[in-house]
Amino acid sequence: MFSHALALRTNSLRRSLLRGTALTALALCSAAALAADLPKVVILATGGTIAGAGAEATNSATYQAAKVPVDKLIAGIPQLGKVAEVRGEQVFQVASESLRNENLVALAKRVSALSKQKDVDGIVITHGTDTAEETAYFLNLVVASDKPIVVVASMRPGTAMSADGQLNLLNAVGVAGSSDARGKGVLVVMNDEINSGRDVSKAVNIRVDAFRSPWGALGMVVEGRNYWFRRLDKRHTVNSEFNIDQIDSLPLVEIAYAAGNANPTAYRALAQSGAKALIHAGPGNGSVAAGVVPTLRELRGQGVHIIRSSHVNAGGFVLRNAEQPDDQYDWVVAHDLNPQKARILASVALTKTQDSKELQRIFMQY
Ligand code: DAS
Repeated sequence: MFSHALALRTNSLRRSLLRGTALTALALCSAAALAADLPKVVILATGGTIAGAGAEATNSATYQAAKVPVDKLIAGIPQLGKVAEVRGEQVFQVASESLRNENLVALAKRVSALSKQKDVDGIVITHGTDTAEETAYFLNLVVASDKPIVVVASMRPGTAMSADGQLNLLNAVGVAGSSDARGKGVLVVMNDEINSGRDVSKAVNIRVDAFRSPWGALGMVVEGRNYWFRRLDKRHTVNSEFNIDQIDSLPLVEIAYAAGNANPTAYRALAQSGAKALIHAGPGNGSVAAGVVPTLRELRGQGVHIIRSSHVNAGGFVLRNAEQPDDQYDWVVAHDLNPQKARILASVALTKTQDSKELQRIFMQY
């Protein structure tokens, strides 16, 4: 009798164990299946406010940038696990105003290498806000991939009340893992907006809605869903003639800022420092003061390229031969690119050509 009862109990125990194991296995399989279905996104961290820390929750503008490591950023947003299979790499840990050309080249090479990997569906770069627009534009020019590449930053450190970094990063990972974000060029995701890395710049330095594109955002992210309104018309990524795999360094291009009472001193000094091109950051239509024109013509004669851009706030548009006889002077106009973006494009273009007509074509196409 005992043996029979024992046998029955053993069988039912075995059955429940098997059932339990099966349930656990099922749970694990479904978790694995879920994970298998999630896009694989790599976060490359470079520093900035999104990795910043302040003393008090009320310190939204007084804090130290580039303090929090990428693994802590990821651990601080458990919701990421529902959006993508995420892993992080700490590429740099700096405030972005301190990034150098060699950092841009190294970052772009890492992005390019990751974009070729089958187990990477999208890439997010966490970055400082000061030069995010430059890095995003650079990647847009030289990374030949149609996979989503998203630059994300924040205006407030994670320690501040109403910090914006966590939602910005969650949205950025969501966009980077979205098939509908493919082929749209490098994107900047902040404050629920999706902007083109080409167009966007930091327009206000003390508000969360800091980033603006003069021609409008490409789309929005609302509760994890992307809503697209337009596409970038300019050449980028897979349609670019530039490729970071063939670039190891960038020629020196400098910016001279001009307002009233402009003098030629800075232009001459920058040329003497070895600049291959000078970005004239002028008022209005990239206007050049009469007293500065002779120096720019002299420097052009010495082989330095002169590129007229505009530092007007909401979006410049420099028209060739309107403000200055660019054809006669053999100067280039930056079209609608602000001075800091003109510097990026000129640096990339000069890796391929020294011809001013080719430079002008490139400024009109990118
Ligand atoms: N200094 C700024 C930077 O690292 C901080 C920030 O806004 O991200 O770009």
